[in-house]
Amino acid sequence: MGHKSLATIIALQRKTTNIRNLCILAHVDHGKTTLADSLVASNGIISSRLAGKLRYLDSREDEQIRGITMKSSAISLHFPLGMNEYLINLIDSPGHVDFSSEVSTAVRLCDGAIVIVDAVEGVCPQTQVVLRQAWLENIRPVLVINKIDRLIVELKLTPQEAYIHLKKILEQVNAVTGTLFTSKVMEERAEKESEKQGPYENSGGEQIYDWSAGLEDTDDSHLYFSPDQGNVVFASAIDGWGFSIHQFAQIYSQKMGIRVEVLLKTLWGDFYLNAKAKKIMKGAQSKGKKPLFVQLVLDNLWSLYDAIVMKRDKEKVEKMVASLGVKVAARDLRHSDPKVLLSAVCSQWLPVSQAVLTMVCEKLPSPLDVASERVEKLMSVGARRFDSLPERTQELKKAFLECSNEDAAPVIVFVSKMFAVDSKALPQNKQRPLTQEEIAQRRELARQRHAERLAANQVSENPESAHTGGIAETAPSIGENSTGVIELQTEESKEHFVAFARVYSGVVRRGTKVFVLGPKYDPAQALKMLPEGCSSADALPSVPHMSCCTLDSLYLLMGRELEELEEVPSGNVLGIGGMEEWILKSATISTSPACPPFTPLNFEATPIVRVAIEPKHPSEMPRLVKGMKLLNQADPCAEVLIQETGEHVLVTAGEVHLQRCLDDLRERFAQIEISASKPIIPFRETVIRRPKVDMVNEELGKQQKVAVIHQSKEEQYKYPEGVQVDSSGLVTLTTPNKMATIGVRAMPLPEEVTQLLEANGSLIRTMEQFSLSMKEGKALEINQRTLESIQDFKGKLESHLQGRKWRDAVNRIWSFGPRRCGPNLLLNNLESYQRPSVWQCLEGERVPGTALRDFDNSIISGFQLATLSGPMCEEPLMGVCLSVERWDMKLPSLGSHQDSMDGEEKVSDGDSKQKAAQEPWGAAEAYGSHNKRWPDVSVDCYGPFSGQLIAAMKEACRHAFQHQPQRLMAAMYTCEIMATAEVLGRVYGVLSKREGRILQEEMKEGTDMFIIKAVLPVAESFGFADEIRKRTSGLASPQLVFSHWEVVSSDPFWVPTTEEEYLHFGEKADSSNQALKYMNGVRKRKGLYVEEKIVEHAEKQRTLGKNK
Ligand SMILES: Nc1nc2c(ncn2[C@@H]2O[C@H](COP(=O)(O)OP(=O)(O)OP(=O)(O)O)[C@@H](O)[C@H]2O)c(=O)[nH]1
Ligand SMILES: [Mg+2]
Repeated sequence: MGHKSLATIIALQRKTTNIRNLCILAHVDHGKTTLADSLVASNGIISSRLAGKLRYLDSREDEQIRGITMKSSAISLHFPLGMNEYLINLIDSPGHVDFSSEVSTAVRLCDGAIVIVDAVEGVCPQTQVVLRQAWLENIRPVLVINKIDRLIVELKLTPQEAYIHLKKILEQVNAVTGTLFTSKVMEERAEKESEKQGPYENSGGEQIYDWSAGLEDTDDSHLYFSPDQGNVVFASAIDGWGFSIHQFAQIYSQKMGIRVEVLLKTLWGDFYLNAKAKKIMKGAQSKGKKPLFVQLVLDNLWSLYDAIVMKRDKEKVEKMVASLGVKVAARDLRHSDPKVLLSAVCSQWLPVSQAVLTMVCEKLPSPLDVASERVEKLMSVGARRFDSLPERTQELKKAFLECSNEDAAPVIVFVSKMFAVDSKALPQNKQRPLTQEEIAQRRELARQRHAERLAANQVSENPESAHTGGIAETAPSIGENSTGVIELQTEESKEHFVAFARVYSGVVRRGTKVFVLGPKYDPAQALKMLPEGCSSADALPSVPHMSCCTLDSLYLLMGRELEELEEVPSGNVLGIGGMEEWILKSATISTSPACPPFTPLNFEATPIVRVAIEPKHPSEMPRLVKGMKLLNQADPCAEVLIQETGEHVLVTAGEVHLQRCLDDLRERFAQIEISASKPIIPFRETVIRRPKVDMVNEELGKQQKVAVIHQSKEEQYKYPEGVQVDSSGLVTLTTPNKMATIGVRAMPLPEEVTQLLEANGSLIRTMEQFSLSMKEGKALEINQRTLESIQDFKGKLESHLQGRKWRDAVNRIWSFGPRRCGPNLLLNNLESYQRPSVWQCLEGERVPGTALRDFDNSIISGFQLATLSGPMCEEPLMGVCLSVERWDMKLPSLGSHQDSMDGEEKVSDGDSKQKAAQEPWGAAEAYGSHNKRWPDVSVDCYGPFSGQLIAAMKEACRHAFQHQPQRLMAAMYTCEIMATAEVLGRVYGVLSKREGRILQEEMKEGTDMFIIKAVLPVAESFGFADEIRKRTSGLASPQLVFSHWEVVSSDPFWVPTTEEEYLHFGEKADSSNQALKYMNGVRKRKGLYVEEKIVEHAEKQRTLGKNK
């Protein structure tokens, strides 16, 4: 980068009004990086001839080879527009679903976004996702409809058809924004309403809603994309052209003498030119006229392509070139590839960078325009209310809004990710060309050394020595170089991390001391602990989740390169070096301890693909561990963990992401050979209602049972000692010391309930936090919106849990599990035990008289353990309700330690002891008794009592589960595949081979493509994308997105019992049982007992126990 442009950029960084921070968002392959190339070329960083071919911002080797972007990267560009100079901080993001976390990290640092849509493919799944992400972060988008050349060259549409096609695409995009907008208006209106009325007054009474209210008086015109609003550019990034209708309005207003404003309003839409009257009229469609856009814009483009690419008509081309007034080099005119000529002409006539950057500067906000709503959202973590934050924290909102460069302004920086760079790429290690003086100096030094050496060697007089002068002169410098190289190499092995960040307030300077605030930092707590007016330079007591450090190096991010900076003013994107010790993935940096941590990033992708990793040579384990740590830091979405089995596990978002992580580990972070296991597929375990038909669809109960060869499953299943099961499925179990007896029943939850529980994990967590804080005697302040959501969630649960079986179930919920927020319920169906409800936060005040019974927590823990790993293959449960129907305790010889919450002093009251000893501890008077404690016999020979109770509860849950018909649930992907009619059959072939199910198939309008929507088990998905690509010669490439969990219909424990089943499946029933296959796969991997039939002799079978 030249010194001049660096100086320009540094100067521009201070002009906050002229800064635009933006990212490029789109579905995969819609042309983000190609467009970025054109923008980069406009600054002379790469040659414009290479723009579109180089994909400059895809700096990784694998990005270039695969042709997809995997990491978002930033570059700063300057752009003169009229009298102003703008600074554009541009971030290119990946479009592949596997890397959507990189999009989240990019979007957070921006104020605006360029959303690209492929003119042929239109709105695709990722387009919707990125629009939603932009929406969630409150950043403003502008639209580029790219690859218009494909409409001309590939689809061969006429200009009129293309116009209609483009109109449809705009409608599609606007439909997506429309939905986002409407939901927000509704939300805001509801909020206003409830503020007026108080939170719950309207929940009971009837209320008539006027749904249209609010929508009508909210002006939403600026939200929609429309060429006449100036927020749409039509482009072909690869051919280097692009325009908004402003450009054409300018051109034609001169040519035709029509005012620009008139043209701006009419160039897009149902208007036509009445040549006789020399007027622009409305109603092109009804009168069968050519719309203005077709006549003045598309026709010209089409004829240019026709002359240059299709017909290669030299004369016509020359005429056109002359009339457009562009200059084309003779060699371009002669070039054998017509595309060269095309881009030479187009990039002068309608340069895409000009069109896009003008739109960006005019339509996207500067950092000063940040909305106060966005600031509040950034500052209030999770369910907390902005106005419940400490006063000093709330004051910081002003700093955000002012985005000031004053010295007095507090520094606030957000780091959205850490990325690893090669130490060679760091500016301080870059090899600079030597100046003349330095060369002369070195030469002089070398000469002196040589002379000294000669003097030392003078003993042996060599007549030729005079000639060697030239060589000898260079010799020492080679030596010098080689030591330099060695130094570099040792330096190279160290990875450097650079924090990808943005300054929201104040000026960041090198050497500033700052606070680094982790995501869990609580300013309220810190402000209490820290002395008033302290700064990061003072010696301070340690505060949780806060550390102090000095900012070492600041960088300007220039794509592949970094430039060192002394200071970065507010509103800019920057890189910060040397933060790896303080920041894992993201953090907030500030000079004020009152600064809250920013809300966590919205990650759309769920990490689902796990593999276990091992070094090829066991001795290299430490390097692997270190490498995985680095990888964890460098990737926003990858997770690394050590399983209980000691395996090192890597969790990634998908297959492509996995591949990239493994490559990174091998080549960069660990630099050793590693082997990865097959992907570990997650499953869930559940119970279902008793099926009414058997495996051959015969109604159960009506058939004649064959002579019992196989006993039915229930009979086979032997319950261990101490477990009793009654005919209704209630499992009772007594602790080893015979002091407590628990009765549990398992039931399947309705599907809607499971989905609700799953979708509302974060609400449940908030409720859990609230209950915890209540136990500690504090009340957490929850914001109004969250409270409403909880109320709504409760209402929905109630409406789905209807019927006798579920009477009052919602109020009887004891806990959620596993991890206290999962999709399983623990119900308190004990007549005599009233405990504080999990819905406490909705009750306003704590209802008196309900306290927790001792060991309440042990029951919950047992439930958590049982739901965390089920009996089928130790995978988590899902959609199971465990209802506790009996809990008797006998008093004597029990331990009082551990988890009872009301831990007051124990009273060894002989009287009560005696009384309690006579009756089982089930009477109501014993509940919540603060003064009746267990006598202090803490541990009996079976271990602590709480532990026994936890184990008993866990076992009871497991047996109750096993008493019901058990099923596995498989994780499912949805995929959208776009394919032409010829390859459709093959796509179906691959899908059905992999147990996929087609949901929908439709033709994409205006093209010959079909869009197929299908679901596919994750377990069958590995290599799916590759296989589809191969079978369709690269024409179809699916993207897999995790969608939901689905019950595998077959029973893994099934054995044929009826005559028909024998006839159908044979006595051995060895035709494949998908569920059994999955279950045994997991059991084998976990080293659990697997019962397998192994063919020993051709006609005889034996059952062998195998422990593989
Ligand atoms: N015909 C045509 N092809 C284009 C155009 N722009 C980009 N392409 C091609 O589309 C492909 C994808 O381009 P990229 O720029 O890598 O797409 P991307 O959006 O950055 O892709 P990801 O980063 O992987 O999401 C490349 O082969 C480009 O040559 C265009 O305007 N017209
Ligand atoms: Mg890209």
